[in-house]
Amino acid sequence: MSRSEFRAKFLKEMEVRRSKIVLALDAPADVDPITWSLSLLKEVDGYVAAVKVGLPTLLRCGISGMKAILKAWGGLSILDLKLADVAHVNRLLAGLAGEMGFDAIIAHGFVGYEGALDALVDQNLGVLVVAYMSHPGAEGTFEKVFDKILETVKLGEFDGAIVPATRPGVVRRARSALGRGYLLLAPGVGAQGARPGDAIAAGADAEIVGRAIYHPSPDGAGERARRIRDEAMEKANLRTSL
Ligand code: OMP
Repeated sequence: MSRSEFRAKFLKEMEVRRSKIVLALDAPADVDPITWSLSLLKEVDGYVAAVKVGLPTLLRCGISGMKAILKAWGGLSILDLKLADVAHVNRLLAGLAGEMGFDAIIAHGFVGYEGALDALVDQNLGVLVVAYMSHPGAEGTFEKVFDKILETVKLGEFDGAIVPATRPGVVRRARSALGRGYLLLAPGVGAQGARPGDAIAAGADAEIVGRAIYHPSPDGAGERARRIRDEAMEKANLRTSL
C-alpha cells in the first residue's frame, strides 16, 4: 500500500465506521492474548476506526495467532513496532508486517531518513512516524528533534505522524507544519490524562486509546468505546461548526 493509499483508506474507514478512535491492542500479562484480542475486537466493532497492535500482543500471539486475529477483525490494522533501526533491518520488519496482513507500521522518526526510514518507502505499507511522545519525560528529547522529524515525514512522503494527545500544543504545531495532507494520530487519552476529543480539536485526525477502553469495568469495553467515540466526535463537530 503506497502512502496515499493508506491515508485515503484510513480517512474512508473513519467515515464509514463513524469513528475517530483507534484501539490500542496491548494484551495485559494475565490474559490469554488471542482469546482476549478476539473478544475485545468483537465488543468494540462499530465504535473504532482501526486497530493498533503493540509488540507485547504480537510477541505473545506469535505470527500465526496474529494472522488469525487480523483475519477475524477484517478492518484496518497498524503494527506498532516503533521501528528505530538501520535500513536493512527496517526493511525486513516491514516485510514481516505486510506478510502478517497489517496495513501500516509505526516507526520512530529520530533515526532520520537516509539509511534508516528511507527503507520504508515503497514497502507497499502505510508508515506513521513517531514525531513526539506522550509521556512526561518526552519533552527533553523530542523538543530538540520535533521539527526535524516533521521534515523527515515530508521528505519520505510518509502517511503521517504520531503526536501526543497529552500535549495539544504539539498537535497544533504538527498540523501547522504538515498541512492537511498527512494523518495525525494521537495517543495519551484516558489512562495518560488527555480527554477524548482534545487532540482532535487541536488538529489530530484520530485518537489512539487503549486502557480507557479495555480496563475491566462494570459497563464493559464496548460501552466505554462508544462513550469515548461519542465524546471525541462531539468535540470534533463543535470544532468544525465554529
Ligand atoms: P493507553 O495509554 O492505554 O491508551 O495506550 C496508549 C497506546 O499508545 C499504547 O499502545 C502506546 O504504545 C501508544 N503510544 C503512546 O502511548 N505514546 C506515544 O507517544 C506513542 C504511542 C504510539 O506510538 O502508539
